Amino acid sequence: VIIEGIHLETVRQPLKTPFNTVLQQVTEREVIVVAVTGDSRDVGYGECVAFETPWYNEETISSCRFVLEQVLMPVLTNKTIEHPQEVWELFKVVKGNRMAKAAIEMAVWDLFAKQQEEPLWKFVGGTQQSIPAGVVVAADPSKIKEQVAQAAKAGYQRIKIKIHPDSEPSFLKTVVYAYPELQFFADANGSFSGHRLDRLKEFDEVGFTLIEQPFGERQWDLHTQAKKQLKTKICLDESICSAEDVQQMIDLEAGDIIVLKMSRLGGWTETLKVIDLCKANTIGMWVGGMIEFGVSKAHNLALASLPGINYPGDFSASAHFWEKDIIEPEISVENGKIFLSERPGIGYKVV
Ligand code: OSB
Ligand code: MG
Repeated sequence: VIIEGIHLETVRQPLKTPFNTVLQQVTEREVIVVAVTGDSRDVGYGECVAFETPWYNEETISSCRFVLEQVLMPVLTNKTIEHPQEVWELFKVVKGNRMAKAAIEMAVWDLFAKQQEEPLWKFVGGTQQSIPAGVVVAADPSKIKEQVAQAAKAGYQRIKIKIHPDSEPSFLKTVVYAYPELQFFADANGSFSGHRLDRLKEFDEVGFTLIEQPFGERQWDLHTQAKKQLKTKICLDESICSAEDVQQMIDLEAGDIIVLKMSRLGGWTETLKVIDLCKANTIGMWVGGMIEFGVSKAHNLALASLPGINYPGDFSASAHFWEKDIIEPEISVENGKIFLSERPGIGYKVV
């Protein structure tokens, strides 16, 4: 395939309700949709999900726009490639900037799947056509009960609650114990850094399936101690930016589970490598969200269909965050699941 055209389009929408983390309140979301064309009529789509400011990682939507336009698009335009994995090789001349790289690389995978007339989830080796839905509750403590009740009613099988050192473990325990049939995850986004492990241990009795990223992204030693001293599984998100980081986590026994995010890892190729590494070392895996639109979500759903993804991910319906998503049909949750289509590529029309 000759990569003939790469086009960027900015999408900006308010969230239906503000998303609160310890680091940032997100009320509006801007992403870049990448469209790649080859020597056929097919168009492959990717989505760049960096945030406006570097609160989640060091990339921003502006830094990504710059790197995409000035650096990565020129590297790829007019190149002939036999397989989407070659994009990662071509991009090796550029350091870091994994979210920018991922946005184009994902579009190329979609393009190749479309040219093979195969759904992306099958093209990458996926086997599960029905993906368990999960939602994130990122609200003030006063609204947690209400939002959990809504999520349970909507059929979500897994609920992730944002926590920080000032969260109240005894209160959270009453929430978790009210829904014995549901799985609850906790995500600290690194907020226990600077606090003693003792504070984290107080969350060990809440009944969470796992605690995500309690300490800072480079605080390997604290995560090693947490894994040793807590019975709740330790899961890493921000710490994991590459296969080397996964190897580091394994070597240091710093976690049991990782959150896969193709954007943070630089796209499909590196993510597939990470999955092999996790499988070989019995590390648990699930697919995380980035408050993204349907293009990114569609790629993530294909990712979640792969064998070995053994925990439910951040998969909420389009209508959870958005008045109107950028794909048709929109993503919907039925009986707690999202069903993947047989249409080629990401399987949704971009509107
Ligand atoms: O830490 O998992 C995170 C959203 C934006 C940035 C970081 C994170 C999140 C989420 C996922 O918690 C929300 C979603 O898209 O469902
Ligand atoms: Mg997280």
